[in-house]
Amino acid sequence: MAVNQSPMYRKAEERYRSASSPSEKVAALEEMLRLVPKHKASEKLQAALKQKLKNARDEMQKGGHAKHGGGHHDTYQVPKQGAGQVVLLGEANTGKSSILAALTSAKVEVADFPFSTHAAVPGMAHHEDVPIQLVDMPPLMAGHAQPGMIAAYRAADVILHVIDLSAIELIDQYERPLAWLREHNLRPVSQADLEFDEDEDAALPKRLLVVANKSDTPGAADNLEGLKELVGPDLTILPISAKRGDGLPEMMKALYDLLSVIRIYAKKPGKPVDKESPFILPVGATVHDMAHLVHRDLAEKLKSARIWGGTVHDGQQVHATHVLTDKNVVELHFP
Ligand SMILES: Nc1nc2c(ncn2[C@@H]2O[C@H](COP(=O)(O)OP(=O)(O)O)[C@@H](O)[C@H]2O)c(=O)[nH]1
Ligand SMILES: [Mg+2]
Repeated sequence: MAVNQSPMYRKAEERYRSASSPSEKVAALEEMLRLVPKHKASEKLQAALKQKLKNARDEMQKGGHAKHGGGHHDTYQVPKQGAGQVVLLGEANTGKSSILAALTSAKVEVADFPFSTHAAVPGMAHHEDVPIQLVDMPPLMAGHAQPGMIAAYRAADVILHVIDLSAIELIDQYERPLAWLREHNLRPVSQADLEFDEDEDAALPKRLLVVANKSDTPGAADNLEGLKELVGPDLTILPISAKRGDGLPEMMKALYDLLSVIRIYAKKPGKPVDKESPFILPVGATVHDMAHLVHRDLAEKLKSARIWGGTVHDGQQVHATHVLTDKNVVELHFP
């Protein structure tokens, strides 16, 4: 029987499902085991997790890369930073590098010829005060990619699919990368909540946002209408112009929403709020989850907490099980 899991558990499960190495699997499974409720109804799940953990540890000992045969699967993988990792996907000249150039300080090549981008190039963009990592990628050419590129999309928190409203091949440009993802066992979805299949070999759901770039070009509005009519309401398509900046704040907001996280500001007793670097937690996270993030070893001993902002009175004392909301200020009291 399915056990209703906490948001932190579901995040760890997402990391487990997207893992490309045994060590990532081990870390995610250890976290899942820590977070699974320890009662009768979850005994079967706990046993299954322990078995998977044992397998992943064995795999790690052998130094193997499950399924990938130890190939160059991580050539295009970039360590995650910020509130989430968004990996760009698209054919040549759609404007992927231009998006990075417009929103981050990453050094990317913007050029009028294909293959100006050879490697994965990360940069940090922002939605308000939340850092979100964007990763520029080489193009897909007529539905084909370099070996190893798929691993970057498998590991991504969100895929940003970029198409060019001035391209004659607009519809192919939309469809071919999606088909390529599906061929490689990824299932694009447009909602933040992921439903994992019990069968771990089933297609992995991946959050994906489509942006139609070059909205500044002649005929762009008509082309967008035509495309939307053709593809229906399945995936959201946001018009943007990397050149003029139109739609980029809306795009960052949409990415933040898709990541399904909240930002929490910490406040030390008697000190002002730290507005510099908010803690990032999944939607639905509790005061206890925050305590664990701040102070792994003391989390279980949390004495009390006060919260500002949101649905409670400012400075109100709350229980460890209290569910946090975006932009809450939290003061934790440890012994
Ligand atoms: N008009 C217009 N041109 C753009 C826009 N974004 C990118 N371009 C141009 O499209 C070409 C390809 O851009 P690039 O970012 O290198 O595409 P990539 O191959 O997907 O990385 C360059 O000549 C860019 O100047 C846009 O929003 N509007
Ligand atoms: Mg490029």
